[in-house]
Formats: sequence, structure tokens, C-alpha cells
Amino acid sequence: MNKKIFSGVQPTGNLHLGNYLGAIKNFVELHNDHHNNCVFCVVDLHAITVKQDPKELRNNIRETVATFIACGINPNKSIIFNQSAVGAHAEAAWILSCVARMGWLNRMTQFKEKAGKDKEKASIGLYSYPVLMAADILLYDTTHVPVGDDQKQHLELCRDIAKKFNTDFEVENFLQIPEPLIQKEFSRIMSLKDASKKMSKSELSDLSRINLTDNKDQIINKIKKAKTDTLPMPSNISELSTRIEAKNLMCIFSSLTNSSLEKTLEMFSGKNFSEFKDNLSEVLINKIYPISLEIKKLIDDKSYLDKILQEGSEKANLTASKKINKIREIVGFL
Ligand code: AQP
Repeated sequence: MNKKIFSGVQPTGNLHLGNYLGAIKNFVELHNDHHNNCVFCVVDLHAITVKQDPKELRNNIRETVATFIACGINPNKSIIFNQSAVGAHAEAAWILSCVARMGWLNRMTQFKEKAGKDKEKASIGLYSYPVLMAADILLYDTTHVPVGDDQKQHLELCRDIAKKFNTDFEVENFLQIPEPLIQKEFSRIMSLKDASKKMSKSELSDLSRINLTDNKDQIINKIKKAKTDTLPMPSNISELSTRIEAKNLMCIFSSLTNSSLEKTLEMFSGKNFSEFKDNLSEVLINKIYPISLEIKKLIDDKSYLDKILQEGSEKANLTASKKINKIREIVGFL
């Protein structure tokens, strides 16, 4: 079976190392192996589930496209577009929200985390976000969805919605049941300030993450200030379960150098953190700084970025409109 890949990234600014190592790095590898079968979506409808400044949102949509390209996605080999430009996403989300069950959505942990204590004040969009995500994926007959570990539960929900739609309307195999593509290791990069939380765009402290637009000095400074403990570097895997800050930094090093955690442990066992941090800064600068320079160059070329989005949305619309027309027919619309 030919793989069909779909994934999205929210244009909410501050794209970071977690987005890169958990998702975008994987997009690049997949699009090299599956020419013309990958769709990468800038999910702006998802972004507005929390308040956005319109001017900043426009900039962030373009910056996300620039980041995709700077990381190595070739727009001639895959489709890059923004979600709001293809109306079928919002329409399919509505239809699927009539298939999804409240009980299923009530179990979504990301809503609980993002809404915090004051659930009453969260937008309805934030609550139904995973249904829109299911619509995004199912419109393209997606077989595989590369995501970070935090999206695993939403993917499960997408599968449940697709199965229920196929059963309710007696259309066996009409909606393709997608498989998550989550890296076995290093699929959740944690905050540099608090390794019990994931690295995130919306975290207030910029020191908690390496942004993909950071310069050399910012990278060095953030790694210097990254939280560690006072012991020498750990020497075996079992020590890492209680030393989560060290584990996170060693996972970042291993992921960037394509080596195993065991090998990283071997390299730095018993050494002090400052020596490890110098090495980590160096590999980060080698990987992230060229991306940062490329993003800054591309971001100045608005017409190029807009052209990519325009062409991408035309291509995406060809597939999505066919699927939504069939969905309309199946549910009984005239
Ligand atoms: N810390 C992370 N480690 C590994 N993967 C991550 N991803 C996000 N954070 C990490 C993956 O990046 C892709 C795009 O994520 P997104 O921008 O659509 O939304 P998100 O998961 O909500 O990202 P953030 O940074 O946490 O944003 P905010 O702070 O706005 O909520 C996804 O595949 C995600 O798994």
C-alpha cells in the first residue's frame, strides 16, 4: 500500500526544538521517501482556539512555512498549505463532531492541561480541537500521521471517529483508519527549566525552549542556564529515571547526533555538566543555527511564501473537496 502522510503544525509562533525533533525532522525524512504523498498543513484554524493577534497570526503562518522549508521540506515534493484556505476542513469537522461522542472528548488530557482550572472560560474550539484534527487527517485518506508523543491520544480519537462514521453509515473502509508515526525514542522533548513539562511555544519563559530562530549566543546562554543537578553526569539508564533534567538534555544530544542514549551515557559518564553542555551547545548550533539563518532569509520574501501557500491550497483542495462531496452524499445532504 502507498503511504499517504498528513501532519500539521500550529502557527502560534516560537517554533522550537521539540517541534523539530518530535515532528518536523520526521516530516523531512518522510517527504524524501514518499514524493508527492505528503501533506503538511499550517493549522491556523487550530491556532485560533486560543486568542491570537490577527497581524501576528499572519506573520506566524508565513514563518511556519519558512520553517518547513528551512528544515528541508521541498514544496515541489509535497503539499504545504494553510488549513483555513480549504473550506472542507471546517465542514468535515462539523459533520464529524456529530459522530464523535462527548465522553470521548471528555477524556482528552490536552484540553484539561490547556484549559487549566477555569474550564468554563475555555473556548468551545479548544474543546473540540481533536475533532477538527480528525477532519484534517481523514479528508486526505491519510495512512500515516507523524506527530510528537503528546498527540497520541488525539490520533486514537481520530481512529475511533473514523470507525464510528464507517459503521454508522455502513460505508466499510470509506474513511481510512490512520496509523500514528511516533518516534520510538526522543518523541517528547521537555522544558529546559522544568523537565516535568513538555517544551512548549506558549510557555512564558523563553529560557524554557530553544527556538528555531535562536542565534548562536541565545543557544549557548539557554543551555548554560538549563536546569541540572549538582551530581556528576549519570552513567547508566536507571539513574536517569530520577534525574529528569539530565535525561532530557542527554535525549536532545542523542537525537541531534542520531545516537543512542546508551552511547551518550558512555561518552559523558562521570564528567561534569559544563563539559557536556559545551558539547550540547555545539551540536545545537551546528543543527539549529543554519535553520535559523534560512528562516530569517525566507521570511523577508513574503510573495514567495504566499505563492507556496496558494499553490499548496489549490492542490489540497482538489483532494479535500472530492472527499467532502462524498461525505455530504453519505450523510444525506442534497
Ligand atoms: N515538546 C515536544 N516534544 C516533541 N514533539 C512536540 N511537538 C510539540 N511539542 C513537542 C510536536 O510538534 C508538532 C506540532 O505541534 P503544534 O504546534 O501543532 O502544537 P503543540 O503540540 O500544542 O505544540 P506546543 O509547542 O505545545 O504549543 P502550545 O504551547 O501552543 O500548546 C506536533 O506533532 C507535536 O506533537
